[in-house]
Amino acid sequence: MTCKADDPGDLLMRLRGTLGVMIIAAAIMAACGGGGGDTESPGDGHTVHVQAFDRQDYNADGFSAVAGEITFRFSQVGIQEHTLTVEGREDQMRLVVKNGGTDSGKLTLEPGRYILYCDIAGHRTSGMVARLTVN
Ligand SMILES: [Cu+2]
Repeated sequence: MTCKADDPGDLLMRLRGTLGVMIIAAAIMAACGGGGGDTESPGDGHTVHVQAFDRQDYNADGFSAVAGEITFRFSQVGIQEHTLTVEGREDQMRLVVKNGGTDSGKLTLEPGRYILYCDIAGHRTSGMVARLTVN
């Protein structure tokens, strides 16, 4: 067994190592790309940051906040128009973004479980829906 860099066995080992890294990277990207089961927890609990993607998904499936006045900061990553509203509170807050824009609003919420969604036709069923847990 030689340790020369051009040894075919050594090259095969290095190729395997590279392939392994690529598979791990692909797995990480797949896990992050599907809008998985991740929950976004804002720092102080009074602000909820939501991003909308053109693949008709938000940046997380679940958000959390502290009861009281909650600020929603909504931003768009892409060009499609998307909205953010809270089920049952549609008349109190409906944020709209498009072309990389941002929008923000405030809602006062009691502790409980709420549903955030995009009310543009078909978007909610495509995946633009997320839980909001208020503690
Ligand atoms: Cu949408």
